[in-house]
Formats: sequence, C-alpha cells, structure tokens
Amino acid sequence: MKKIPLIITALLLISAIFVPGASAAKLATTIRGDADGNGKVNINDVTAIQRHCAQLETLMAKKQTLAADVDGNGYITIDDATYIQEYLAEYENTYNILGVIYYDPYDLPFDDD
Ligand SMILES: [Ca+2]
Ligand SMILES: [Ca+2]
Repeated sequence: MKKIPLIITALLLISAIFVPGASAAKLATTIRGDADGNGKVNINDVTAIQRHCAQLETLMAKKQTLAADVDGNGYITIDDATYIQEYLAEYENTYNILGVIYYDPYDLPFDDD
C-alpha cells in the first residue's frame, strides 16, 4: 500500500518537470518594427534599417534583427523599412508593427545577407 503514494509523488514530480509553458519563461521579447531596440517604433527605426541595408552599420543583436524583419521573411530589406513608414504614416499596418515577438535568446540569429 505504501507504493501508491510513492507512485503519485513520482508522477507529480514528472509532471512538474514537463509543465507546458515552463520553457516559455525563458523566452525574451521584442517589438516588431523596433529595429534600434529602444522600445518604441519611430522614424529612427526606419533609418536603422536603411543604414543596415546600405551597409553603413549592421544590426547585430537578435532582438534588433527580429524586430527589423517586419514581414518575417528572414531578411532585413528596404521593404521592412517601407512597412514601418507606412505604419508611421497611418497608411497601413499589414505586419502588426508593435506586435510582441517572443524568441529564445540562446538561439543563433538568422543569416541576413
Ligand atoms: Ca525604436
Ligand atoms: Ca523582411
């Protein structure tokens, strides 16, 4: 009869290890369109993407590369800057600029060449 509480205890311990969302606590966040990583989306983010595309400076931090890839196609291009400009002009927001992006900070960033 003492085996039953032992089994229940073991099951509780196992379930505690595999709780859904437990790994989500390790995820970091960024804001779609916030290419310079200051927590806001404005014309400076457009400029950061333009400078990245012109190879004047490179967005390196994963937080920034994910935020700058507004359309999520894996590349930072002038189109991503244009989508932010359209959002700032209150023209359209097709790609949910200001949306929260969750990511694993320990995964390597994508290759944005
Ligand atoms: Ca910003
Ligand atoms: Ca893109």
